[in-house]
Amino acid sequence: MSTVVNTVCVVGLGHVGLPTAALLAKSGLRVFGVDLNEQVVQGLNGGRTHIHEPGLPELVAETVRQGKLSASTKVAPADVFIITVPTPVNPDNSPDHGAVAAAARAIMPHLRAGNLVVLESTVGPRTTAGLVAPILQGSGLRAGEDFLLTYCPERVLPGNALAEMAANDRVVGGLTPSSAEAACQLYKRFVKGRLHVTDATTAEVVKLSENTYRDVNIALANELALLCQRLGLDAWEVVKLANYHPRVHLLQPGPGVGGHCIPVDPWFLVAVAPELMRLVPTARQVNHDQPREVVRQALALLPDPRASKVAVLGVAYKADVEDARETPALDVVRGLEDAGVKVAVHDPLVQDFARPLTRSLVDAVSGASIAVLVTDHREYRELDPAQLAAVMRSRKVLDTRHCLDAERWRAAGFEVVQLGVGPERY
Ligand code: SAJ
Repeated sequence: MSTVVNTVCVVGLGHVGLPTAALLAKSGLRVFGVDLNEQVVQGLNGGRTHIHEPGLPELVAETVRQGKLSASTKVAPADVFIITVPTPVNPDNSPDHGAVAAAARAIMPHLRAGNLVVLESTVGPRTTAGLVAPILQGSGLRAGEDFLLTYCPERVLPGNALAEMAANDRVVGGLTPSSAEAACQLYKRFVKGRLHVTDATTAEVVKLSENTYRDVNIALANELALLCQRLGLDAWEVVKLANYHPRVHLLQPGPGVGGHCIPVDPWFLVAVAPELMRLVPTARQVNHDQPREVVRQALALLPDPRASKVAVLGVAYKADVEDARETPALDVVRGLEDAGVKVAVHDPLVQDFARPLTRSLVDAVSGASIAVLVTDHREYRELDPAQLAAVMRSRKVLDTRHCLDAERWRAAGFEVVQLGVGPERY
């Protein structure tokens, strides 16, 4: 099995594929990026990136200028193929592996003996062996023998992708041991973390377990927040103090769980055996319902919702990113609109949202009875409340992230309500 690698084809140039392609190009390989989106391809060939990650624009510009990285809409022959395409869920929460299957079909005609194919997209158990391998074997080559096939999930935290891609340990799940070994040789080119070798299906379930753990943990934090509010306690203090236990790591309450991973990935496990997975859907429901609790608390602060304006501060799914996919902010906005509230929406980073974004923060809060902080962007954490006090109809803020300096806001004349902090008033 030839494991000489000079060229890599990365299929899917999103939040994972593009940093991966750039890091492999930086390691000295010739990398061909593939994406269906012509604009992404043209931008990349011009040395520009559509993904805003620290260090990525510079790395892309440098590797494109060096001729190490280029892009196309079409797959071409290479020594290694990496699949980094989206894997959403269908409306019934079943996994949608359509993009993965399409990528495998696009690779198959170009597959040669000795090639390595790596699937990085988050997928349901047995997708590598049961979906990708058969499609690639349409080439007449045998998976794990004539060509190598490995599942190697990413763990990057959007907003710090390049650093995490190099630093984090990775799980390398080979269809065969030689497949895992070849993938380890590839990732050693830029991964400083340890590479943990296992089989492909174990690696698929590891990835899903990581994100499902996070979702269940957040659901517990969110339930504790509602309980503490009822008890007149501060849930954030409860979490902080509980985490001083050497074996407790409670996550933070919030307005809900967004992003294209945490709300989605748990369903890939549930789909395998819904009758077994009873905790996971319950946790999903708790997190899914959290925006409704935010709306309830906001409405309780409005004497006359139908005659009120509310400013929603932040629609990105988490702090300091420009990504609003699956954001809980949309459910908050919809709930307020359903109650007849006039809603202004502001976010300093997001460009694309399901509602018009008010670009000026002062305009968004002008005449508002409440400001509801949904995303703890740095800009909001550092806000001078006096700037808003001057233009708001009433000075009330609902902080769903416990990220504002309550004393400073109260000194500016604000009534400060924090999600998870009693006394229960609603
Ligand atoms: N959230 C909370 N409370 C918390 C942490 C997060 O409410 O204590 C919310 C966030 O506000 C956000 C959502 O959960 O709406 C998801 O945020 P996240 O910080 O979990 O991050 P993601 O989705 O950007 O990245 C996760 C990470 N997975 C884990 O930490 C186990 C990342 O390492 C994965 O690579 C990524 O999913 C992925 O792509 O799978």
